[in-house]
Amino acid sequence: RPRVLSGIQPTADSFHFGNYLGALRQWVDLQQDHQPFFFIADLHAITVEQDPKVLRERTLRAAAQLLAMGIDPARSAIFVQSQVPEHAQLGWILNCLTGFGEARRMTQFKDKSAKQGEGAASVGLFTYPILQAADILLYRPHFVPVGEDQRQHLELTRDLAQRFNSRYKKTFRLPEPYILKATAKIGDLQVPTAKMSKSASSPNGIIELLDDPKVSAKKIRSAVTDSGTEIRYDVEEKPGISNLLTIYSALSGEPVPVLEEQYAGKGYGALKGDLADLVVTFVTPFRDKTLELLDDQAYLTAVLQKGAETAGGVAEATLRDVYQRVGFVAPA
Ligand code: AQP
Repeated sequence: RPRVLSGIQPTADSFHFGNYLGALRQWVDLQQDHQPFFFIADLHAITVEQDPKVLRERTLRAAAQLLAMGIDPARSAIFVQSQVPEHAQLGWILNCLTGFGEARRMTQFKDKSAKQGEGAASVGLFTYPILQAADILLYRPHFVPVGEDQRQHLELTRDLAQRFNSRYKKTFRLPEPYILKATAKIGDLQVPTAKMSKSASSPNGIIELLDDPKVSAKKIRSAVTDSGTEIRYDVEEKPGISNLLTIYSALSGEPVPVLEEQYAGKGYGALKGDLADLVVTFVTPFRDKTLELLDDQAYLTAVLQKGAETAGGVAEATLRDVYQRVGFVAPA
């Protein structure tokens, strides 16, 4: 079975609809006929300052959410990045293979460091895409299910894999991004041309999966819409309505043209009201299940430990090959 790998940062109390529709839902689906490795990226989380207690809590909340949405530990290795030290070890080697200018071109670094002021951003934030390349290449996956914002990092990963393979010996598989076009970039509800984001969106711009469902419904009803009254998918002219149609279509399974027809002649309010109901129906059982799982932390840590053991076995074998090829002396 082809391998898949992906990760998510524990940088908020809850994942949001961008994470879910852009990536996590594909994780659940791909479990069926792939060999999956899914991890909670705590090493990436500390590229910006984190409160240790909060980081620990959020890591377990991330695990609970992944299980609640259907990641099955019997099928998938689900683990915490810091528990598999090979990520950081391979990360160093890839750092030494990356050009400074090449790393500088990463637009996410430009965006995130611009917010902090480049002098204040950590070196870890700068090298984070290289660690991400290590995260991926260790498992030699075929596919990496992510949102559109990660495409450039995937390209860097492929470049580094190719460079290592040609400088030493074929070691890494060149992974393909697995990006579903329809949901590749879910917009912020208040600024629909920007992506919905844990760190950049205002509270009203983001629908969190663990929000009180009543709050989420209210946010949908107060989403920014466009001038006019027509319900039509048109990203240029109607980014707000197009974003709501995308979310509606993804949750209901109805194609966008069917929704356009269904809402022809009805106002924005009707669409928003129905979408709010759909969101409530989706998040209510999800939230209950997550809170139930969070009550059993011993179970969560045991699942994560088992995942780290499975992942660690694969990662260790890859790193052994890498060390040998780079010219490191093996221990006696
Ligand atoms: N708005 C989005 N639309 C589609 N996909 C998205 N993803 C994130 N936002 C959207 C995808 O979710 C996965 C996990 O993301 P992440 O936690 O690694 O961090 P991120 O991409 O940086 O997400 P955020 O919300 O913007 O977090 P912060 O603010 O902490 O940086 C990825 O596959 C991502 O593509």
